[in-house]
Amino acid sequence: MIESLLRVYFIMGSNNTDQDPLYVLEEALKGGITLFQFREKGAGALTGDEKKQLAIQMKELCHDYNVPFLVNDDVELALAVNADGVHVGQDDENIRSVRQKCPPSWYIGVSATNEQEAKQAVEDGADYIGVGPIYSTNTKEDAKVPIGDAGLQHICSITGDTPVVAIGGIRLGHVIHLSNQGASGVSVISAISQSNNPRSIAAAFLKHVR
Ligand code: TZP
Ligand code: MG
Repeated sequence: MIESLLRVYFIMGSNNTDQDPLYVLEEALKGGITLFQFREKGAGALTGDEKKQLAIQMKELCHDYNVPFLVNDDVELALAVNADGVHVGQDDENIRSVRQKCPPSWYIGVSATNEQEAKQAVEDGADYIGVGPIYSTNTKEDAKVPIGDAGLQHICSITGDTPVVAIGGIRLGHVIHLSNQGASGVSVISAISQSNNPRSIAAAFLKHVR
């Protein structure tokens, strides 16, 4: 069931766009994104109450379109705004301890770059694994070395029933190929957040995912 939500998984924070992030998000929702993650980090990221207020507005927008709203890293914020889940990285809180704090219905995703991290995520009961970076990306300051299609394919072969979403440097032209490697969908920031027409690019992504 989470698998269908991973088809076009849009991630954004206020510093991933020059436009109004709420405008970009609503256009992406109109285009048909299937899941959203609020990822407010890096240079110029909002903090404190400003971050919380943006999270609340984004959550409400997502819910207007029946799209689940996830928060990156920040479990306290996710709980405070009644999100639908959280995504944690390898440097963040362990998923088992996150799970204990969160409602049972929540989606909990984990990032993985290699086989060992992916296996651990499966063992820890992640609902999905964000695998990457597949290609090189300028969006994440501390991104690891890209693992490429072969890396994705290998991880998909060892994750069993836990669905994988591909992330990192993904453009429209990659989508069919990535689906064929075993990914349930694609996770993108800049391809949508920096587009002049986030609605049409989101719709195009949706059309290309198997
Ligand atoms: N994790 C691995 S790569 C990445 C994250 C958050 C950034 C993806 O951004 P983009 O713009 O889609 O390459
Ligand atoms: Mg993190």
